[in-house]
Amino acid sequence: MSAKIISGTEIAKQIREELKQEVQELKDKHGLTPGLVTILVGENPASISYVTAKQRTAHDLGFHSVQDNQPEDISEDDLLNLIKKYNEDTSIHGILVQLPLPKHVNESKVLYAISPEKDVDGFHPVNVGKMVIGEQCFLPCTPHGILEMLIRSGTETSGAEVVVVGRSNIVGKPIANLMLQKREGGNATVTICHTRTRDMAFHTRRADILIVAAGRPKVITADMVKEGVVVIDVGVNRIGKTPEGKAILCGDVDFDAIKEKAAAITPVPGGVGPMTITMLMKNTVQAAKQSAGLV
Ligand code: L34
Repeated sequence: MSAKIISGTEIAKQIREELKQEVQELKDKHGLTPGLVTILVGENPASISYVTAKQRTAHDLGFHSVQDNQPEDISEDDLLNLIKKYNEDTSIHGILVQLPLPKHVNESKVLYAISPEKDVDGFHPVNVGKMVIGEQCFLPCTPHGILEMLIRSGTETSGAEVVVVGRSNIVGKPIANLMLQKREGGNATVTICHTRTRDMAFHTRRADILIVAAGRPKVITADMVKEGVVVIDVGVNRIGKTPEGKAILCGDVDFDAIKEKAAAITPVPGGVGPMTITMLMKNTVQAAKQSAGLV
């Protein structure tokens, strides 16, 4: 049996249609245009590609969208001042600083400088803390996108054995946390694996839902999963270039082999990536509504 493909591209398209209508309504009824600034430091090709996609999407949805490119050698102080400027700019409701940042900049300091009300990435400790205790807040975009994919694909999470591979602050930790909460897309029994896990396959074979954010190509092979598993592949690895110079992408799981065993699986590209971008848009609309006292 070949797995059902959970298309992030398709689900993202649906959500964007919903958002587009909402943005039009906010403009017509309230004179409110959601504003998003994406700050890109340096010229990392992957970051350029993601930020460009974010800007294009924001533009398509009718946002006020600002792309702010800064040189690789920008000082930490200058970056902090830039964030301060956008914190005070009332036409901007969401501020995103694309990660990773150059080594000479303290990432935490930069993320903490973003006003929690404009932290549409959900990385500020105020939002992280609220998320952990289950309060209304900006959820980080990738985990938020994964929840939506599970919900909209009709995957039962309540009581499910969920195994997360990876413990990053932007994917592994938050998705594990969200999936154990008493909420739609939650109520799961969650295990988190990482580089020090003794017997990875022992855990992954037990998974009803396997979420892989290891950041390494094809670390999960077919012998590591059980028949009927639902696989969410968060990895976007650049493993080469086509003769035309386009990046060749692959996920963190061996898609071709695992799709013969899984009940459902997300592809790369076209899986979690487009959902990450779409949830950023959803958070920005939310930020705009909150700023205008509409929610
Ligand atoms: N601040 N930094 C901040 N917020 C984020 O949420 C991110 N992330 C991660 C990297 N740094 C960040 C992203 O936006 C990863 N990420 C991201 C976003 C979009 C895509 C992948 C990762 C995406 O759209 N991927 C496409 C392929 C795009 C390509 O051709 O490169 C896909 O279909 O998977």
